[in-house]
Amino acid sequence: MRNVKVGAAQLGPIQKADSRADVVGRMTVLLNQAGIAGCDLVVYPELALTTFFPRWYHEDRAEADIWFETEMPNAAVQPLFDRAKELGIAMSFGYAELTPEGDHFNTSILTDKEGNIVGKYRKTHLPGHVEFDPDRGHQHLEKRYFLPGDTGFKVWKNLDGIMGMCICNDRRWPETYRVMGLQGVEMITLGFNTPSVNSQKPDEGHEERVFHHRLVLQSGAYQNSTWVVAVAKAGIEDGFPMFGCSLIVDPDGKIVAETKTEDDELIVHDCDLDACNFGKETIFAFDRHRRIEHYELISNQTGVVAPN
Ligand code: CDT
Repeated sequence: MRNVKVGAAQLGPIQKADSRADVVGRMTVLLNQAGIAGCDLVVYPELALTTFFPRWYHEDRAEADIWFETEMPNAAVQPLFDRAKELGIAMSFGYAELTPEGDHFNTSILTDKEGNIVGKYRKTHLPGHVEFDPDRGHQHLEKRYFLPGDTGFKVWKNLDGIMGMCICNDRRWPETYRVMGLQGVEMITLGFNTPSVNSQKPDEGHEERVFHHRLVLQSGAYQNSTWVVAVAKAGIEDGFPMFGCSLIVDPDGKIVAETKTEDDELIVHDCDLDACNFGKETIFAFDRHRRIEHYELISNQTGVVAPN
């Protein structure tokens, strides 16, 4: 057995006025709880350090740079890294990254138990739009503030296993999981900020949105025989509700832990990475069963081309 005890550290809302120090304090409380529970790894949400700022339109996009980090770790986040190292806990969390070249990404990192950053991922599938959209109930301006990630879906050896990351909307795309599955991934961690209301379909309802969330995580885990740990930033941020339902899914696609609140909440599960082996060696033994001669369209074409 290769066990990784994971803490999914859901964060409740972060308001515009909340400082990085406030948020790091809350993350540290959850980290300490994870230490008491004996966790090896703690996973935090997408854009964990700030409010979900892509809901706010800035005509001058440079004004949004206040939400970005130019270094990681930086002075505000260093206390979290220090505490994680003291406790011997690896971490993953998301933040807005501004590079020395002036590029903006929606990023997440993975550390080892000594607090070294061993992996960095930049969000590939950016939802939303570039310009202010008066027809939406709320804005979702990720395409305005971020570039599509340039990292691709890498995996890293960490905690005696093979670990990968994706971010929020990436979880809805089967390619995300399969690219990591083809590198033998055993645990995918991801953070998300998902509005409880569909800004383009207000009658969709919370239940259906959560159904789709569970559906994609469970199918991605099962079809690639991997653990999936998905962690929300939830609750009402600056007047806008986001759902919780942070989940840990096993390699059979079953939910083994789920949060109950829309606030700061830690759920823990002891994940046996060897539980991935059966699926990887049988029904999803890719080398024996995949027929790549029929998959060309997946990497050659983005939109639908219907027959005449
Ligand atoms: N953060 C993020 O990617 N949220 C999206 C909502 C998209 S609505 C335009 C999600 O897929 O959950």
